[in-house]
Amino acid sequence: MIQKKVISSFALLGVVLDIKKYGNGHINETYLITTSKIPYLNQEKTICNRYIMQSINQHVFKNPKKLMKNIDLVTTYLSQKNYHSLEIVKTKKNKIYYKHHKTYWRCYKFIENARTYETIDDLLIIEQMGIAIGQFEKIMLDYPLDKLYISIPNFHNSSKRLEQFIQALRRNKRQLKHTIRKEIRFILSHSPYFSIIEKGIINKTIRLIPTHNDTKINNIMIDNNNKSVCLIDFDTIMPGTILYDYGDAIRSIALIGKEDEIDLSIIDIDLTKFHSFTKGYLSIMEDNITNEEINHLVDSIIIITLECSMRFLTDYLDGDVYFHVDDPMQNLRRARVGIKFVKKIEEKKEQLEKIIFDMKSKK
Ligand code: ADP
Ligand code: GN1
Ligand code: MG
Repeated sequence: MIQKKVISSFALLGVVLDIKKYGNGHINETYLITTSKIPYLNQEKTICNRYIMQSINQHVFKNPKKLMKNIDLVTTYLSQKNYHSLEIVKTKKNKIYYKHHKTYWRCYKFIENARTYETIDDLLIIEQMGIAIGQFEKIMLDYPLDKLYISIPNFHNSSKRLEQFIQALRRNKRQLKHTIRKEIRFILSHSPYFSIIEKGIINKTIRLIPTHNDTKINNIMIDNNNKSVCLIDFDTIMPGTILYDYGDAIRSIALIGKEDEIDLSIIDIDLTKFHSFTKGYLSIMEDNITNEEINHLVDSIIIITLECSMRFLTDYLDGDVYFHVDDPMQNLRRARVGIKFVKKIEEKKEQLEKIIFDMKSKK
């Protein structure tokens, strides 16, 4: 729960009217704070009166101060490039976070006239989501890689994620290993995928550049005219490959069913959604993507989805210590959805690759 002391420590305009829990993020605790409107220089215009406050999850982010410094640098850089996204609201003592007891809190201006989605059917909005990710990556290409703070080491190192999964199986903390025999077999039989992108990075055929690394659907803001606004959730902006950003977006946007769907029979990839997102993304990134990267776009969806499934299973085994859950089976459901999604992509791999190839050759 957010304390009054936390709210009053930030330099908010107006008087606090309302405080409520907000959003569906799996990691931080997010609140929407509404304050009274204040007329701006006697004009009718009002200044921002909604704020997002978050307690930073310290199980996940070990050094909140460095994390916030990173976000401060990146958001300043982005706004210099006319990319308006998260805007930090400082404390009354001019700091970019507030430490209350042992918890670190931060505040952002609420991005008005825009929203995030949990699922989406409108193909034009999906195309805009591709544009949003492409625009972010294109601008971040010039950001110095060595200035980025690694907030979670090996975040998208799938082989390390596999090791962590195997360690969780060995610990078998909640005695649940026997319930996931099929899932274990599936993950192990698919582990050869993990070296594809990792090898490319080592051989330098796949570039390491500043990427977002958490491009799921509800980290993309779309405005009231259905146009892309920006990406949010900047906790994992680190050196990475655009392949994971592309793959994670498809994992969450083109999925038929919910991320934690109970009815696995409906899980599939929606080809029209895949097409629209890819079209939007490539319309921005076509000159900034290598042939090697294009060739691995479909692999990237498989790899990132397998990686997520391993992470959900690891958390299921460990007792839900990482991702927020509504019930003790939710991480298992999420993992199973991912596995079914991978099966469907494998079935449709040629079709998906043809869609990308045709799009490229039309240019
Ligand atoms: P988590 O790290 O837990 O995923 P996020 O930073 O993604 O948390 O925030 C959770 C949700 O809150 C987002 O999906 C989005 O809907 C909303 N949100 C976050 N920041 C803002 C903002 N500045 N303006 C408007 N909505 C926001
Ligand atoms: C988390 O924080 P959120 O909900 O935007 C996670 C991602 C996972 C995603 C799965 C820092 O994203 O890596 O892909 O859940 N973020 C972190 O839905 O671990
Ligand atoms: Mg998020």
